[in-house]
Amino acid sequence: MPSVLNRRGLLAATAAFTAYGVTQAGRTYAQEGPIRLSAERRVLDVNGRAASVFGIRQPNGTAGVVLDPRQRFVVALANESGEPTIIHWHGQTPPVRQDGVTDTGFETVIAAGAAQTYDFAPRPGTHWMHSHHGLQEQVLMAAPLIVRTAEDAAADIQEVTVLLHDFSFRDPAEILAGLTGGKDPKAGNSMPGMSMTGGAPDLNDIEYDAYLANDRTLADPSVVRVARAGRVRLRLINGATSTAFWIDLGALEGIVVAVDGNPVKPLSVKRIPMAQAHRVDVILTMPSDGGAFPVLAQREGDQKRTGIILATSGAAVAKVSGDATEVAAPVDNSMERMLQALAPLGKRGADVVYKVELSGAMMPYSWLIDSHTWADHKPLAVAKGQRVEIEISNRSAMAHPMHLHGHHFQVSALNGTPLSGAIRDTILVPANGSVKVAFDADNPGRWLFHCHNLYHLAVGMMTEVRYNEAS
Ligand SMILES: [Cu+2]
Repeated sequence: MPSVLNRRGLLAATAAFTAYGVTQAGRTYAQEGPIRLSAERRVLDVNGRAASVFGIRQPNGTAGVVLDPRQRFVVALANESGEPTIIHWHGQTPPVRQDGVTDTGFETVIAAGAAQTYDFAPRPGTHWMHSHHGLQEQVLMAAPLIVRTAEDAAADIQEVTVLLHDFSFRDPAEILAGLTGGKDPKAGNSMPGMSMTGGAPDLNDIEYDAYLANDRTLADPSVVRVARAGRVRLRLINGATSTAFWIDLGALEGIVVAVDGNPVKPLSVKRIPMAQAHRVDVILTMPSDGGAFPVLAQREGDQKRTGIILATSGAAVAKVSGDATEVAAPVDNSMERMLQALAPLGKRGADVVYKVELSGAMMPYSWLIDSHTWADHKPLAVAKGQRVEIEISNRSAMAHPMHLHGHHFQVSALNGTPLSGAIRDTILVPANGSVKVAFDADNPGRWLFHCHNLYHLAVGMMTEVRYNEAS
């Protein structure tokens, strides 16, 4: 029997079992029928109050998808959300027609009640899926998309996925209107656009009602049982729309082994900055005498935090406050500077170099790429086979997590200092700073390149990298 058949629990939950051959790496593996996903409405309790949110779940309730090594991404996505949607497979590099976006004309929205199928060779690592339609991502239309490697499967390591969110009881359209209407969207008495002074960056466009880790707040956190002296692979995903976090490992020391699904040279850490859409894989070793170990995510520029608790059997789990004692610093590229790709891009000169400038401000609320919004954007034209470099300068007082679809790039300079950095699909461009990235144009199409702050995206902070098969 082929070895990649089993994803526990799926067969029981799948009415029709259809085996068919999948050829990959020169061998044929049998694989059950498509994984069935539903984009749907659900009710979530947030600090004792019911909220109607979205979810992307399998029939057995599992959020998102975990693929075993060599398993293809074969998904039947049913839209049961009651409104049109499109789901982007963030971190995957599928053919352009399966990217899960409508802006480039290859796909249309999935109407309410309709379905769409996907079939491509997945990229290993910690990734995620989220709506690329309107502001649905703010209403938790997001889920993990984990592609395990053979090494993951062979390792004696417990895998724990943590999906972070920022949450508001308000309608996101109302939040956006508050931003673009020129009113101060923040609670309290701060002056519009004057939330920080003295050249410090602008942080946090929006006040939220809660921050979630796997849908829960620290009032009732997820407690994951771990073994004494056992190892844990944390798969951290910042699925928040507008919030960058500092991950605090507390008493534990972690070893970062991958970012955005791409292996890096192991790096010891205690705190980890995560911009929107970033993923970080961290290996933890539990103390042999056991205990309860919070893994916390604190919002930059704020005391608010969320998190999960890792606890060995019998350990007392103390309550952890949702407020840290200190305000967290702005999320920055301090860790980025130390990351090195385990498999860097081959050495090669750039065939084309684009300089891209980010600008904009809170008042009026406007965020631009090369002085344009998506409505009149100028595509970054490249040709298939080229080594492409993009130098991104940020002329604004706010950091922007820039995400390129369909590719992963290597970080090749931070604020002008060259490095052989991590391979990623999303990079934080600091306020008044710069970043250079490089990638090989190996996946023809039209690929969105945008800020992953949902509200910046909503006002048009997006362009595209564009090339065709023949170029
Ligand atoms: Cu932005």
